Amino acid sequence: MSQQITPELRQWIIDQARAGHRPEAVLAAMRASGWEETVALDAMETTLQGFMDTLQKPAVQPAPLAKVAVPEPRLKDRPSVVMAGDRPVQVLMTMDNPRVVVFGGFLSEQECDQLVELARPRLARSETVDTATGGSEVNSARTSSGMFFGRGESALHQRIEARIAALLNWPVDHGEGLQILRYGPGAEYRPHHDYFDPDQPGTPAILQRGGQRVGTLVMYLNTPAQGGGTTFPDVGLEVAPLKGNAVFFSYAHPHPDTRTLHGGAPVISGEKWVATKWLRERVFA
Ligand code: PD2
Ligand code: ZN
Repeated sequence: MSQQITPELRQWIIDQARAGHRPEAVLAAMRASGWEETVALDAMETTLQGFMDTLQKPAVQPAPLAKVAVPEPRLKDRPSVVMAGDRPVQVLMTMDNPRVVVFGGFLSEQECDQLVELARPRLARSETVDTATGGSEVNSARTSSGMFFGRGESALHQRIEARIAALLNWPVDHGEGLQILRYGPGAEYRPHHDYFDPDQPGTPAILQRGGQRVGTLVMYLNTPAQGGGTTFPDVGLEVAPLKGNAVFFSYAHPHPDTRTLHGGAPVISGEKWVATKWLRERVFA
């Protein structure tokens, strides 16, 4: 008479495995209770393989995160200097994961000073977008203040925006207006991601205009005496804040696995001024 592998037998085999009994012991127990060796082995093999598969596969597979095109400088031929529209810019450092590129001499001294003087009378306590509501909230950093310029609001802005677009191969109309931040002594920008958190209820409203942020260019408008570097804690990287230099990073999907967590380290002495350009997936009108 042929022996049947019943659901009860399968469950019993799984229970033995769960209880930590070795396969040889389970086989011996089956043989002792009259199971033919080949049938017992077959039952164990098929049952345990199916059981291992259920352990490895989560019942609900997370939806794969859609990757999109991102801004990216043309660095395939490893140039030491790239032409960014109207200005040659040095390539000081590149990293692949996270994608980070540090540029030297992106802005002239005069352009830095002009941005600071245009922003100074318009500064207010720094705000960051609150994705819970879609509105704004004051950043917890102690003495930082900031403002947003409108895109293309002066010839200076247009020139710098065109340079960013040329450097990063990303259309001017996909960029937000420049944000200026001023940090006093002790001020910092705690580590954060620049993309909008997909799990926050306010995010869909924010994404209506231009989609996700996919890249950031932080430009240093002065050189603080001490402190104020831009940090990437996931990879132990700190970019020195040198006047006219800039750090670029991109994130193809809004997830921490992009390793683009970054912050502004506390300014120890002096002050720190930066201009930040955020680049969106689509036209930001
Ligand atoms: O000022 C910085 O170094 C910094 C750090 C992190 C700026 C930003 N984020 C930002 O503007 O998003
Ligand atoms: Zn940031």
